[in-house]
Formats: sequence, C-alpha cells, structure tokens
Amino acid sequence: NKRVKGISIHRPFVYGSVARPIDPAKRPANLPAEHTHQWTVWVKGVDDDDISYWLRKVQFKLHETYANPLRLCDAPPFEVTETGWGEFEIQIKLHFVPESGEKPQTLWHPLKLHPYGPDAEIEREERRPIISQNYEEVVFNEPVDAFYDILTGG
Ligand code: SLL
Repeated sequence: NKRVKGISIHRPFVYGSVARPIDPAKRPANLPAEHTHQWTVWVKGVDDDDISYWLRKVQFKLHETYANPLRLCDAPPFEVTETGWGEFEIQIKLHFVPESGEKPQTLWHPLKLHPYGPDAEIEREERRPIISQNYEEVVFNEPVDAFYDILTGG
C-alpha cells in the first residue's frame, strides 16, 4: 500500500447546528423543566453530497451535563438531536474509512442557542431557528493508493 507522492486531495464538508426554542404550547410533558431548546448538530456534504465513501463515522462529544455525552454515528446522517438549556463546545471527531490509514481528526463547534446582533430581538420574538454552520475541507496528503482510488472513483 504505497503513498501517492506529491498529491493532496481535498474533500469539502459542512458542520454546524440548528437550535429552536421549545414552544411552551407544544412542550412534551416529560421534558426536564430547565430545557429551553431543541437542537441538532451535524456533519454532512456540501449540498448533501455523499461523504460516506471517505468519512466512516463521526463521534460527537457533548457537555458533561448530558447523560452519555459520547454519541457515535456509525452511518449517515452524521447528526445528533438533543434538548437542553445551555451553549457549549461540541467536540466532533471524524473517523475516516479504514482503507485510508488516516488518524481521526477533531474539530470543535460552538453550539449556538441564542440570537445576538441587530436582529436578535425579532429573531427571539418569532422563535426563528438559530443556525450556525461552517464550511471545511479535509486534506489527505499523499494518500495510500487504495484510498486514492476510492477518493477519485478509480
Ligand atoms: C453554560 N457552560 O453554563 C455552559 C454549559 C451545558 C448545557 C452548558 C444539559 C441538558 C441536560 C445542557 O443543556 N447542558 O441536562 O440533559 O451555559
């Protein structure tokens, strides 16, 4: 399994979160009283492109106030939905397909629940979803040839 010399392959993806305030009228009876929002954090392809040919699984690490803070997504969609009361940094660990021989890579996403800035008041009044999303690229430097074939569809 030789490395393809002098080659870097970039693969784009997006990661982010959306949070919605829980509507008091639709509040599930079993929800802890202090939970104010429902949110989802994700890793996915740009325009929902398939990324599972290079991304094998994703581990999300939530704040320690959550029961079972480690959440493993073994297949797409790579996302976690939860309810809660506070903002925190979510650790996102990307595990690549075994053929890659690549070590996992870690990134951090600040979960955003509360609007701020010039439109914060109207966003709060209208209970608009709070979206925070980032574009990123993973760079595979000199991939092994089996992985190079997978990446390039060869
Ligand atoms: C804060 N530093 O104090 C942050 C921590 C943690 C949020 C926020 C737990 C929900 C649950 C939850 O929402 N933790 O109890 O399951 O704002």
